Amino acid sequence: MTSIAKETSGLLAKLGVSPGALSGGDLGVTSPVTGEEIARVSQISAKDAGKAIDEAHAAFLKWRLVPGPRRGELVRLLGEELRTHKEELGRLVSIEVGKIPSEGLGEVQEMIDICDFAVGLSRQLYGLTIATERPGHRMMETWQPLGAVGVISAFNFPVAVWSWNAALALVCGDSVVWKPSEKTPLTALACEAIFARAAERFGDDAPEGLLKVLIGGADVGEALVDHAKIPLVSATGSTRMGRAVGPRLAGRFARAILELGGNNAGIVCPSADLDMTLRAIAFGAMGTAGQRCTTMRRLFVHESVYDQLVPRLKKAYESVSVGNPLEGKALIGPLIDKQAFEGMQKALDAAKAAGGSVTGGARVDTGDADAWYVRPAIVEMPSQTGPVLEETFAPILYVMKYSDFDEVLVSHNAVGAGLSSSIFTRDLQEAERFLSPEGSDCGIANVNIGTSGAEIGGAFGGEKETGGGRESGSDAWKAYMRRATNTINYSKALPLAQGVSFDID
Ligand code: UN1
Repeated sequence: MTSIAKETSGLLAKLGVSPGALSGGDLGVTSPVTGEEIARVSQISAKDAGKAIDEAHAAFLKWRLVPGPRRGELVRLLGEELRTHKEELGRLVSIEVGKIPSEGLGEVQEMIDICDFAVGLSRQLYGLTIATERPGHRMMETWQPLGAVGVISAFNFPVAVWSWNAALALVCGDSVVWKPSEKTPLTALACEAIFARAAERFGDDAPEGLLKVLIGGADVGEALVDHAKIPLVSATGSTRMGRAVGPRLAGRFARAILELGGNNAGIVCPSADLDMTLRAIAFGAMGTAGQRCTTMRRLFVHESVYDQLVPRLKKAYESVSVGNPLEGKALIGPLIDKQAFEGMQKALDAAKAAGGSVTGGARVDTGDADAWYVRPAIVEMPSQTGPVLEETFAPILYVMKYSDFDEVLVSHNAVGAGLSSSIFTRDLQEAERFLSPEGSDCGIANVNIGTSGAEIGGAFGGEKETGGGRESGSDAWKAYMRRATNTINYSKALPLAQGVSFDID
């Protein structure tokens, strides 16, 4: 057993995953840190996935009757368990997806934050009381639990995405069926064990089957998407995946929350605070090796500050440390796999062919043939063409010069996948126009802060091609419930429409 494999099984044992679950299975799990296999887990068949979903539905039938604040208590305990195991789970995230330690821990912190948010929410699942036109009546809205909710998550936020959905779904009275990425089953098994501990402490009114984790491939994802007892699927991943999932759900009138690609941009205006802007861009574009849906991928810089900003940015790109996130102080860890590396090289070649000038982008050799580290790339482009219009899930920042504010707003919005956006300016009119109806068309529009690092308190997401998926904060909880309007007649009359009367004597 290699040292990473040994550390992994030690961490998983501490988190409560039985060692038997980690070997002998049909799915090999590798760590992108070195490319070595660290476990072999078993996948569920599509047929057994169907059975697990039936069990989750049975759990929902009981869970929906538990009062909201009591359901919140389970999520409070989940948050407590996450606090206790933050170090171990954060480290496991670093091992399984190659995040640097602060990002691995940061991800677990976002899980804790959403638990806190959901606990408060469990006492605030408010409906309106509505003025009725009928005398002696009362009309109100009641939010009811929805069912067993499907969650499909991507490799890049292997644990947080589940928690943003699950914490809300659970307080809303739903059970959860989770299909994690095939690349990250270990962190999912860890979350399952952490949840089981919270449920055990909670007591008997947490029914069996409240959380089902389905380790499996596309067939299992399809079983989840097609199952008649799943009224909502919240799926995070590529736009390609979203295009497959969305219509299938629509075909049976199930709800979808889709958090997909993000070809996110920043605009640097003449009055921008350049030191701050530089830091924000570096974090947004290079953080998590460019593998966030909120990663900054395009940058429009006003011609008056271009020569002050871009050379400094290039320097930052050239000096940033790339390397093993489990040892040392690297700021950028590996890409998830070879395919990601090849996708990046393809995009860089296409950018060069379109007249781009590339700094960085080469592979960094760490001595492990199957580990894919790269220097982040910054590409000065003459215009927004070719690969700039597409999201490549790697650290590439395309930089373009602009001169006119109206024109840059149009260019900013001219791509498909738009999730997050930023403007850097001290000019009030520019900032407000960016946030106005004619400004950024993304679900996240920021001023003087980068595109990534969204807090859970706001509704996360809003990828524009999907009409704006929503999970986590604000009123995102409403997607996990169904609304009923209730009218109660406390009069002795039954006012019908004018002129209508039924002779019943
Ligand atoms: C994602 O990449 O799927 O805003 C989510 C951020 C994180 C979430 C990213 N809080 O960067």
